[in-house]
This record gives sequence, C-alpha cells and structure tokens, in this order.
Amino acid sequence: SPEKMQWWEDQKFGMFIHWGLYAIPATGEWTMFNQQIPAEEYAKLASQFNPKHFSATEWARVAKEAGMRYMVMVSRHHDGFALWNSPASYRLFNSWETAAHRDFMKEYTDACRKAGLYVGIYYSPLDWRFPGYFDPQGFPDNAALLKKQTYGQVEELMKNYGKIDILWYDGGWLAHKGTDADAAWFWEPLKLNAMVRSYNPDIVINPRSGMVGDFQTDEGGGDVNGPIIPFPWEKCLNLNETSWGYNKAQQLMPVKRIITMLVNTVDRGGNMLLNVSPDPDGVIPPTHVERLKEAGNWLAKNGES
Ligand code: FUL
Repeated sequence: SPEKMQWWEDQKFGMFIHWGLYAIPATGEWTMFNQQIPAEEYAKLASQFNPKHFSATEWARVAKEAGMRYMVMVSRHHDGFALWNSPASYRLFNSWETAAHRDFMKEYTDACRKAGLYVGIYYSPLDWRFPGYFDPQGFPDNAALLKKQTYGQVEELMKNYGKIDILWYDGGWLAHKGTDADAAWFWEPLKLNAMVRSYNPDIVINPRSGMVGDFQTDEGGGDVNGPIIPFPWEKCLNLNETSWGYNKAQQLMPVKRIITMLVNTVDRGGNMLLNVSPDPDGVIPPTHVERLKEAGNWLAKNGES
C-alpha cells in the first residue's frame, strides 16, 4: 500500500555494499562464473579470508557523511559464500567457518541501527554451486537442496538480526528458463515472502524473486532523464563502474555525475542506491570515501534535510 511505502520513498539515498570472497582476486563479483572456477577450487579462497580492518561502524559513518539514509549489504552473492553464522549454508560455506570466525551481518545490522540508518539486506537465491538452479527439472534433487538453503538462510536473516527494513533479492528471475512464471514456480515467492513478513511485517521487498515487489529496480549507470515514474522505484549503480565487487581495475564515477544522477533520480520520484566495494580487508577504498564525502558536502549545502 502507498502509506506503507512512504518511509522508504522518503529516504532517497542509500549505500549498496558488495563484499565477499570475490574481493580477494579483485576481479569483480562474477569472477567464479566468468572464469569457470569449479566450486571446490573457488572455496579455497575462504582459507585466505580474514579481514582485520572490517568495521561496520566505519561503513555507517561513511554513509552518513555522504548524506545517505539507508544501507543494503550483500549477505551472500551468487558464489554462495555467506557473511554470517549460517547453519543453513550448504557445506557450511560462510564467514563463521573461516579464520575470521565472525558474523558480519550481526556487526552490520547493529552498526546501521546505532547510526540511525535503515537496515537493508541483499540476498541472492541463485547460487552457482547448484546446477539445479539452471535446470531444476534436469537436476531435481539438487534444485530441492538449493531451495532448502534459500528458505533456511532467508529465515536466519529475517529472524536473528532484529528488525530488517529492506530485503533485496537478486538472481531469482533466472531460475529454470528465465521467465517470471518459471521463477515463481521454482521459488514459490509468495510462500517465501509470507515467511519473511511473519518476522518483519513492515519490510519492503524488491522484485527479484520472480514476483512483483514493493518497488521496481532500475540497474546501471545510464541516464535517468524523463518523466516522473508513478510507482516506487530505485536506481542502483556503481561508484566503480568496472564491477560491483572490489576490482583492481577502477573506473570511478566523477562526483559531478553522482550528484547529477541523484538529482535526476529524485526528480523522477526515485531513490538512489550507490554501490561501494570494500577491499579484501573490509575497507572501503579511500578514493571511494573521498567521492562520497564530496557528494555529501554538496548535499549538505544544496539538499533538503
Ligand atoms: C546483478 C548481479 O548479477 C550483479 O552482480 C549485482 O549484484 C547487481 C546489483 O545485480 O544482477
């Protein structure tokens, strides 16, 4: 309902964070798929994962300084590596089982609330370790396991971390032959989201689980000129245009472009979710912090509070 979406529509500017094992090779979050790395091989990255300087409090500080009001952190991307203590994780592929032995989603959700930021979680039902995702009818047992993991992990995230404001699915639409109907047949998103809402009745959910969501997603750094869009929508884009995950190849969006995109998005009634890519140690690169700070300075002078 429109009243239910009002708080979300009022937030305007948020921080998206893609961070995981893929930060280690520093070639983007699609590395496992693009380089066709077998799951057992890719899993070895977990033994190198021990971020010493990760600080969710620092992430939240950077977001506030940029004038952002909410955050959406990737809890688990398509590679399957979960950033929390996740008993539902297939083969226990998660940060709790690494040398780090940390629950990053706990640290993150606590830090957001302390900073007064709305708490968003990205979760990818797609997991490249499961061939059943691409062909659930060809690999029914495997697909069933994948689905079980999704329901289990989404429940962990919705149940164990206090009030979650935003759930941002990704990859749900690709299941089976790629149509929304096929995805809905596979994931049963009505059932999944009913479970989500049993823990977080007021949560705002994006549409990427194969069904209509509470808002529309417009992905990419392309221009957003045009008329006002008469439904809740969100532009998501990358500060480093090379990839969403940490990448040694950096093509950073100029500050002026960030501001133009934000103004145009807000002018058309949307929110803007701007992505940053922390390094393997969990640190947002200083070059990113610098640009966000400049955008924040501009907003403090010219924006509405
Ligand atoms: C896409 C994903 O495949 C990208 O890796 C990224 O997470 C982006 C926000 O959504 O569909």
